[in-house]
Amino acid sequence: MSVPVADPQADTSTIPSSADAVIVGAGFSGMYLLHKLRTMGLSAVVIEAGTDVGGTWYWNRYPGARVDVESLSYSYSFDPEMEQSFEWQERYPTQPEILKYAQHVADRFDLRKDIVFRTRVTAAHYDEDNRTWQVRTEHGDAVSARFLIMATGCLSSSKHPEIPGLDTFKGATFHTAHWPHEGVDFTGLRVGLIGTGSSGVQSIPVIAQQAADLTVFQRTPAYSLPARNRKLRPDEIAAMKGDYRTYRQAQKESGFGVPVPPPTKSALEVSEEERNATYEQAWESGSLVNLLSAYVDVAVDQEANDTAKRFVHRKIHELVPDPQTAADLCPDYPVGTKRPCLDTNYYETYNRPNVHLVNLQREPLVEVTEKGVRTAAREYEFDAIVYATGFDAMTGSLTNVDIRGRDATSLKETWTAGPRTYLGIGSSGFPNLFMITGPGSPSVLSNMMVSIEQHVDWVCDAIEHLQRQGFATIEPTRQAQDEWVDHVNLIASYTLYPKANSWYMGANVPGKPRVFMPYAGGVGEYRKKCDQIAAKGYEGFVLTP
Ligand code: N01
Repeated sequence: MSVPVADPQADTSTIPSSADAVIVGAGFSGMYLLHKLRTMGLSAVVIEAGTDVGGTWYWNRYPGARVDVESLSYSYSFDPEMEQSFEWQERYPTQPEILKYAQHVADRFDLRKDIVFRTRVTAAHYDEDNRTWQVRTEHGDAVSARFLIMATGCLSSSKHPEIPGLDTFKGATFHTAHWPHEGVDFTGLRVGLIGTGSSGVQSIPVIAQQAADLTVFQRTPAYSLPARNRKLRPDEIAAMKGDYRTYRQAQKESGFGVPVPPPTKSALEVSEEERNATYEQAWESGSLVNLLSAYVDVAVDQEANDTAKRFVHRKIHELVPDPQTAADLCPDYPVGTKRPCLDTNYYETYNRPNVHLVNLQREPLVEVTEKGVRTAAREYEFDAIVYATGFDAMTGSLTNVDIRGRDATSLKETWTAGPRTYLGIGSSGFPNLFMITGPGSPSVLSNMMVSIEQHVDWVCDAIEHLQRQGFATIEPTRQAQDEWVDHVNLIASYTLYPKANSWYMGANVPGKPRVFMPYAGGVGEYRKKCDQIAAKGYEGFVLTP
């Protein structure tokens, strides 16, 4: 597995022995937190494993990596001047363009001087006597802080497949989430790729163009829509920039953090012609939200969802003439219950003579060998293997750190039956610990930039409240947390989400409890709840003097 090389532009700050806040992670959450806490007059240090800012966009450099939310929407709103001056090039920006944006923000606010790079936080223990967090790093450094803020991202703890023999392969191996900074040239190579989530769906068409031969091992097919990516037109940029505040407000009030007209009809009350025309529009629009929000019941009613499923299956059969390959590419779980993908030429790629699909449901994967991959049917020989096998999502990056709260209670042990948080922001027993877009918040079901800004603003307001009112700590009550977890589960139970073996449910990690982790009530509703709680003096939290 290759290791990222150092970025020359990154500073090499040293860790202070104490700060008001320790922020773990220099992605979009950590960067905004640092900026905001500084403007509040607090001292903060960010500790980051990578060699520069960007978080998920620093690590995920695989070919074809793009965001599936439009650039003018997937950007910070807190600085209107920056909003106006940054020039996005494409509708769905590439990883290099998003990383450039993150670096631009770091430069603009001189963030790197308070970020310690190349350093992983290993432990954070709460010292009850001094009411501080004692944070330790892999290099043996220690820093104490009043506040510990985990800005570690929902999809940052990458996952290798549980296949015997992973280390025996003699060729090159790559994981999409740790792609070499210098890129990989697959020209002339026989490549095997395991995994068909978003990372696989985006990288397969690009690798297929380069490799001599590409074999894709698919355990579960994805629902994918064509992105219809293109260069942004000056007129649409001008239109957005001319009225950005209205758009930003609409984002905050929307369901997914991407404003669309709310659906009014059931998929079952309209004619098949009307329904197909609506789905066709969504398919043509290149926007996932348009498909998921086409009718009021697509996400909650099996029969309604089946209409969308049939539509996508038909599209796959139109795009892939070989009937067996097309059938293998058709998912059987409800649309939207695993994270759908946005692609460029994904299905069409299977029409290339150098691309082969192996359906692991018919031909289970047995082991990785010296020469390649063995399934129940045969051995496939490769020069390189790409693992697009995803993440220990939402909880992995939190439980990988040895976090211990009051009475040395371990966060990991407390969460053995599933994450327990209040609002996805705090957890009972862990005073002054905040999570940005943690489990129990809309996070991965939304435009992450909208959810990140909302959490950072809320957390910073809470800290300011403590400062102003002379409180030392804030911590959710057990009762408020239990009620919130019940509420998150209840909302999920109204939807079809629990019907799929998704990473939302922890189903991709053997032994992980099956719990629907994000909050499915929508970002607008969620924001209202958070604001009401704050307005009531942080109801459900204990504030101690
Ligand atoms: O990971 P995934 P990802 N044997 O978990 C398969 C975001 N993202 O990195 O479904 C065989 O979705 C696994 O199979 P199964 C986005 O939120 C966004 O692709 O578990 N196969 C699956 O097919 C996304 O959802 C963007 O049965 C194995 C694949 O590997 C999330 O990140 C781009 C296996 C993993 O898919 C994660 O996406 C990229 C095994 N042992 C990512 N283990 C955009 O913005 C796993 N698999 C566009």
